Amino acid sequence: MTALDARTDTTTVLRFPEGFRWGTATAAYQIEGAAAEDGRTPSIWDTFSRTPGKVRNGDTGDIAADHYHRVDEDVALMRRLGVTDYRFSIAWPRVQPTGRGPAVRKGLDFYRRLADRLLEAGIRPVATLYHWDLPQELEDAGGWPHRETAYRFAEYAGIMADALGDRVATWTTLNEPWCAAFLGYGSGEHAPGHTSALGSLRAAHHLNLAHGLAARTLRGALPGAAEVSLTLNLHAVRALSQAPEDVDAARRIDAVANRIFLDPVFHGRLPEDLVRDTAPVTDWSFVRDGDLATAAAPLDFLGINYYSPSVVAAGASEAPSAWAGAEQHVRFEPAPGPRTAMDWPVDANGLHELLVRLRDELPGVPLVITENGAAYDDYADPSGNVKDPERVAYLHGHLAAVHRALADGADVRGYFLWSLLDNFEWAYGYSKRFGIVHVDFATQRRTLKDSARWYAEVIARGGLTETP
Ligand code: IFM
Repeated sequence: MTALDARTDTTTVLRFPEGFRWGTATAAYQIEGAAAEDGRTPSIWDTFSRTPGKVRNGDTGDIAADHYHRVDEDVALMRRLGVTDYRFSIAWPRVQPTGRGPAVRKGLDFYRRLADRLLEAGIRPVATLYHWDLPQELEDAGGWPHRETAYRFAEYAGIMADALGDRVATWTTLNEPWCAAFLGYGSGEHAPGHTSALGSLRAAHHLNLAHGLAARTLRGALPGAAEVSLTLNLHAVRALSQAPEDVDAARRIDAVANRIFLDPVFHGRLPEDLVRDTAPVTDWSFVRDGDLATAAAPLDFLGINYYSPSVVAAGASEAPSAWAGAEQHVRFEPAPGPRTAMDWPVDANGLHELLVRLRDELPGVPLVITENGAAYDDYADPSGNVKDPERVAYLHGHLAAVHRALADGADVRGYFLWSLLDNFEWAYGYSKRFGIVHVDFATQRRTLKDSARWYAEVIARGGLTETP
């Protein structure tokens, strides 16, 4: 038995299917550090985090959780937890610093070593190619609003498939392209911090194109059994009331947050209502013949990141906003219920709603929860324990929702808890802790939180007890 403290299974009431993938997830810029080592050059997040006022406390990912130097320790932690899979991302500027041309061997070696350590520990490596750290040089050349970036991404995908294809069998092209496009180029809350409705729609399209081009490249370069996927942070959006204006507000957000990706990727088309809603911003003439067919490359599964639902009503949002074409028509309302340290409502039903929707709308497409978790204000007590009962309750509730969706016929193949380690939470810096392993950023000491011990038991049992 590899899992921590596994108990005899007498109490499991919600058992998950045999072969269910139990994972944890992280992302390169949030944990690696070593920002200027071994040839890595700045990404848009290095630049953004150094820009005064963009990230809380002026925090940067320069050191982060120092994972670059602690791979062995971090893989050993995962082995203790008993996870079957580990989802990490590759820092594009670490392996192809300018976003063009040949790769840097030391960068590739780092990910080879990580994959090898995981395989030795019996953990499946799951690699994401893009979790928001675009090489700064590509941003200087126009970034995601610029079509060429999609072709650069496909080239990078080919480099990584050649370098890791012999040891990594599960690949994800993009993580949460909605954030990259709409927080990066619309509201400006994320790198590179631009505020252009048109820029955000162009970025979304070029991310879809990049995904399709990269998926095709991966298929061509990887062994036949390799899995290729995409991860979306689908919004569980609810109308405040059944008044037609509120229902229409929810439709608008669904179009610009969900169907803007789902329709091209699974149906090779743009949502007609999105094109109508965004007519004041663009005529979409940047979409060229064949682009949408390219975006619709076949996938082995869809990754879903879910944290909380949104409630919307007719109204207007503040500009600049992440909701191109919808900002004059939609306002966000606080959702009821308890909240995490991010002030996000805790509502596991939103996850169930999404999964049964996808069961109906994408029959035959396997689903994997590639992120789910919660931030709380954790600390190590004087005896070195980190008690996080709210996180345990959150995780229990959301895993129970996944189980309900399975019982309702959703084809869910796995669950990756966000996150393995406390880390750099983007514009919030180190002020928000999502890890099930506490990191003391002054010493880099790792301490298992109670939630880590709880998750290890869930994995060892293959399911949940009635209460956490
Ligand atoms: O930390 C992020 C992650 O990088 C992407 N998904 C949401 C997480 C929590 O905000």
